[in-house]
Order: sequence, then structure tokens, then C-alpha cells
Amino acid sequence: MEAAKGTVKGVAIIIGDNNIRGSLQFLQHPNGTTHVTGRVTGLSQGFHGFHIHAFGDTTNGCNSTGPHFNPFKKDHGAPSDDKRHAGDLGNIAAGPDGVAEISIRDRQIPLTGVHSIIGRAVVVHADPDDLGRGGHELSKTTGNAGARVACGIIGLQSSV
Ligand SMILES: [Cu+2]
Ligand SMILES: [Zn+2]
Repeated sequence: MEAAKGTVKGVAIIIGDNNIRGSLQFLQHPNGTTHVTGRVTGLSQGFHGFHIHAFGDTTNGCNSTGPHFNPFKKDHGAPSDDKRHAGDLGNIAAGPDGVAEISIRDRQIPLTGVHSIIGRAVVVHADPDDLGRGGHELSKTTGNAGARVACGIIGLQSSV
């Protein structure tokens, strides 16, 4: 199937602790929405914070990917909030089999332009993201989502 004219594609291979693996596709539509699809396996059952972090640097594993991608200098929030980091994609949910199927549409994670997420990192956390509402000291910066258990760098995908 031929991609629609004007679409741009990205890809990220996710690698993490305890055999966590995944692959994600990013498809930016001409209307500005990016659709993230894919799956992550090897997770503990339940919700896991899922974000774009600022740097595509895994020198020190997922810990060197920096904070949440936040070009507008806002507080952490839910994807549906006006007040959120651009990188705040909420949670992914793993079933009893440890598999999270992902399909997220978002308008703040473009693959082109000055706020592009190409070259940055996708990070999966050990714990649920409280979406800024948990009342924890970390709620407004990280959603208190705990350790970074897996990550991958977002690259442009070949169109062929
Ligand atoms: Cu994160
Ligand atoms: Zn955030």
C-alpha cells in the first residue's frame, strides 16, 4: 500500500530490562496528527508511563534520554490536557501476557519542523503515570512513573 502523499514516517525499536522489547511506528498525517502504533512485550501487567524524552542519547541506557520533551516549558500532564509536556503520551497498558498494544494519535509530536521528535527517545516506565494528578512531588514533572525500564530512539523510516 502506498503511503498518502505528505505523510512522514518514523520508527523506534524499544529495548529494555528483563527482555522488554518492542517496535513502534510513527505516521505523521498532513493534518498534523501523528499516529503511533506498535507493541511492547515483556512488561509487567498494568499501566506504564509512556513518554517522548528530550534526547536520543542512550549512552547511559534510558537514563541519558533527559527529561520529558517539553519545548513549551509547561508542567507534566495528561495527553488530553492543555497543560502538558509535548512528550506526555500518558500510559500504555500491558495485559497478563505482558503485551501492550499501542495506538495513540497526538498533535504535539510532529516528525517535521522545529518541534520534531525525530532523534529523541521513547521511554517506557515501570509504574503508571499519574498524569500530573497524583499529588506526589514528582507528579508535575514526571507523573511519578518510576524507573525507565525500556527505551528507543525515534528515527526517520525509509519510505521504500
Ligand atoms: Cu518518561
Ligand atoms: Zn511529562
